[in-house]
This record gives sequence, structure tokens and C-alpha cells, in this order.
Amino acid sequence: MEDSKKLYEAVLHGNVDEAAEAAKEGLDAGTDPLSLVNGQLIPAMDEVGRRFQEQEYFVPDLLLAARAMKPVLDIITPLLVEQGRPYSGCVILGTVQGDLHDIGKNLVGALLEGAGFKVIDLGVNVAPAKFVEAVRNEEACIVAMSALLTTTLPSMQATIEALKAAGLREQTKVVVGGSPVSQDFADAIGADGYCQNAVEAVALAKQFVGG
Ligand code: B1M
Repeated sequence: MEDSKKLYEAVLHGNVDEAAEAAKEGLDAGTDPLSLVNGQLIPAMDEVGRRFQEQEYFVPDLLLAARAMKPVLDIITPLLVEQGRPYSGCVILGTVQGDLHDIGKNLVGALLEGAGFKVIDLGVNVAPAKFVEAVRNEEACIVAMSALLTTTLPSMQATIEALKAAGLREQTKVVVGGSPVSQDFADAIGADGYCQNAVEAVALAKQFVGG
């Protein structure tokens, strides 16, 4: 098999050991960690999603692919999070209520940390009240919400409404992302920004803190 496809194939077929091995080989060969993510991991997950939609794959296959991605991200994330960058702001991050997908959110968090942001990761299935509580504790902050299900998109709006009701909206920048999210949706719910991927999330967060 062509080496450049080894990681892609391992994740697609849920092979945990092969995925970790392929990631190490790629890094040893000098491949940039972010290009492993963008060039192989994300395309593999997209293909898993396509097969699930076409009913060639089922939920256990999604779980296997996610499991294969875990050790790869464990290897790659510390490389993305370079130490010693200057502190440039605070981001409260979470996957919204009802949604358990966290691979993209974790990538966003890793790149933000790598860029020097303090990241408070609230995890998955985060209720609006939990975002509000975190903003209250941290004062001026960026709230970054992730959603992968169309059914959980309303949770993003509910969180913005909860921030307004708590009197915290003015002091907070809200950014949203995830595959079913779009700029139009972000505008419609009154978010301050939309990011298509983790790299854009960092650029936007820097813009918000004036960096
Ligand atoms: Co789920 N799942 N899943 N799943 N899953 C999708 C999302 C789906 C598109 C598959 C499909 O049908 N083609 C579909 C959603 C359809 C829809 O609503 N539009 C779906 C479904 C239906 C479901 C279940 C309902 C299945 C079921 O049980 N019948 C169920 C729901 C569970 C729940 O959340 N309540 C479910 C469960 C799961 C698993 C648990 C098995 C697993 C998740 C494991 C985990 O996350 N720990 C899983 C997986 C792995 C997927 C796919 C295959 C891959 C997602 C992924 O990790 N992608 C996915 C298909 C797909 O996305 N192609 C699918 C890689 C990741 C790096 O990309 O998360 O998009 P992504 O992040 C990107 C950008 O979106 C962006 O940056 C990242 C890249 O740089 N981004 C942000 C994301 N968040 C951001 C936040 C920001 C900025 C950018 O902040 C501002």
C-alpha cells in the first residue's frame, strides 16, 4: 500500500495499532502533524461518514474509526500544542447539548492551545447553563461551540439566548463550528463568527483578541 494512504486506510477500517504505527511513521518521515490531520484523518472520517450515510457502515463502524483516531490524536496533539507561547486570551470550548462528537472539538482546542490561548474545555453534551457558568467565572472570554448533528444546532442558539439572559452576551464573543454549521446559520442565531475548520478557529480567535 502507498505509504501516504496508510493512516487513512487504518482509520477507515478501525485498525487502532496500524493507525498509531502509520502516524509515527509519517511523523518520523518528517510529515507535518497538521497535514496528517487534514490530509488523512479528516478525509478518512469523511469517508466513514459517507459509508454510514449509504448504509455500508453502521454505528459500530463509526465507533471503531473514532477509536482508531484516538491514539493518533494522542500522538499528534502534543505536537500541535507547542509549549511556551505567550498567553493571548481565554476560550471556553464545548460540544453543545445533545451532541457527543468531540474529535473536531478536541482538534480546535489543541490548535488554540498551541496558539497560546487558555482553553477551558467543557467536554461534550454541554448545557447552555454550563457555558454561562463558565463565562461568569472567567469574565471576558470567547465561547466556541461545536455541533456535528443538525438536531443539536438549536442548542447553539439556546446558549446564545442563555448568555443574553444572564447579561453576559456583550462581554463575550461567540464562535460556532462543525460540519452542519454555516456562516448563514451563524448569522441567523447572532453568533460573532463561524469557522469551517480548526485553523480558521485560531485565526478568528486571534482576531477577536486583537492578535
Ligand atoms: Co456520528 N454522525 N453519530 N458518530 N459521526 C456524523 C456527524 C454524520 C454526519 C454521519 C453521517 O450520517 N454521514 C451524522 C450526522 C448527520 C446530521 O445530523 N447531519 C452522524 C450521526 C447521525 C450520528 C448518530 C445519531 C448515529 C446513531 O446513533 N444513529 C450518533 C449521535 C450521537 C450523539 O452525538 N448524540 C453518532 C455517534 C457517533 C460516534 C459516537 C459513533 C462517533 C463520534 C466519536 C467521537 O466524536 N468521540 C461518530 C463519528 C466518528 C462520526 C463521523 C463519521 C466523523 C466525525 C468526526 O470526528 N470527523 C461523522 C461523519 C463526518 O463528519 N464526516 C458523523 C472528523 C473531525 C476532525 O471533523 O468534527 O467535522 P469535525 O471537525 C472539523 C470541522 O467541522 C471543524 O473543525 C474540524 C476540522 O478542523 N469544527 C469546528 C468542528 N467543531 C468546531 C468548533 C469550532 C470551529 C470549528 O469552534 C468554533
